[in-house]
Amino acid sequence: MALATGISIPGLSELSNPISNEVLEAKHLAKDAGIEFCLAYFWGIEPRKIALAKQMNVLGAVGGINPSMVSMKGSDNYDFQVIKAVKEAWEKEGLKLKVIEGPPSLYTKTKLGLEGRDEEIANFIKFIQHIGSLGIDTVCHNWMPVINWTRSNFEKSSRGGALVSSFDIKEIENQPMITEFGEITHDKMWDNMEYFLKAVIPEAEKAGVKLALHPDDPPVDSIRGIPRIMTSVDAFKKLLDLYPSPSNGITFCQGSFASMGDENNSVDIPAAIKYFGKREAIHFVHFRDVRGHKNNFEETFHDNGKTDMYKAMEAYYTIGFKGPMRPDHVPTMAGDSNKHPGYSTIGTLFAIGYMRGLIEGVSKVYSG
Ligand code: CS2
Ligand code: MN
Repeated sequence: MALATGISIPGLSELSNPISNEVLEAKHLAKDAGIEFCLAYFWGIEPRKIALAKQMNVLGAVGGINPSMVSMKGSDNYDFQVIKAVKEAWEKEGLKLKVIEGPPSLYTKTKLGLEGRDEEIANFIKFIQHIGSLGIDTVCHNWMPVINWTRSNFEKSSRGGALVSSFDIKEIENQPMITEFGEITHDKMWDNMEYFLKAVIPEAEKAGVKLALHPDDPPVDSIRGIPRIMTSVDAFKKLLDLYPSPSNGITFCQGSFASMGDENNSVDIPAAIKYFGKREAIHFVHFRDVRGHKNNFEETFHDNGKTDMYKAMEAYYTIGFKGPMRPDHVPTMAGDSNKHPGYSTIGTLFAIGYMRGLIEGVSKVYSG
């Protein structure tokens, strides 16, 4: 039976009565081509955002493990009971915790290869084993010690006066230079990555957990003496070759990949999606866009950046991506707060609507 949207769901007979929830649900999955749309909740339970998510039928949650969120302040965030309580707290809200982003016990000592990294890694392995036993199978991590994702401006005026974040390397050049960790080499950062992968990936495989490494953002060579290594398509090819495994994969943050390169050459986003998709290495997607390049860029509305977002979504469809996808950073729109830049609620609504329209359009073209 071909539904109004032209999406045929095999095995469905003509319905004499109004369309059933099962069919609607199936249509929804078919509608998003099986991609699991999610929203990020980095500040705990947000009732309004959850209500809006349910109205949009976006039931995947992405967040961290915060003991205070489940009144277990003081407990370790890699403790089984804490993780179980966090998972159940989201289920109580009618959502499913699909990805843990910003995982416990993966911090500076591991990334910089300092004394004490083995204890951090041992606790990270406990975390992996616990989430595997609880059916949570994807972890978004990054290799940005000391200075995480960063910008030089969090309130740049964009279309219609919406606020976006931007980065201009010239604006940070006068920051205090070298951190207390001194100058580290890129080779050392790769050695630390290899040490980590060799310890963790075998355990992640046993636990059925996929690690999805997020690109460095911004993807510049280094900031204040701390090298950045996950700053190119080639770096991600090297990551996959370092330890080939279904558990060693990528968070394809489209905005971070789109800001790689310079004013003369940019990453071909659809081609990169297809390349890493063919290697079955994309475990999680951050669907966003920018204008500019790594030394000078600004974030944009999803329909106003440098990337052909239809072709990007088409690429996810043609590689058969069926994993979690979230809108990532969005502009702060009129009447919304810029308290958490990139995570405006109104901006998220615009993004989800755009993403759903794109995947519906792609699905229609490919499924007739
Ligand atoms: C973001 C992340 O930089 C990015 O592309 O996806 O840095 C994300 O905002 C943080 O990891 C959230 O803690
Ligand atoms: Mn991202």
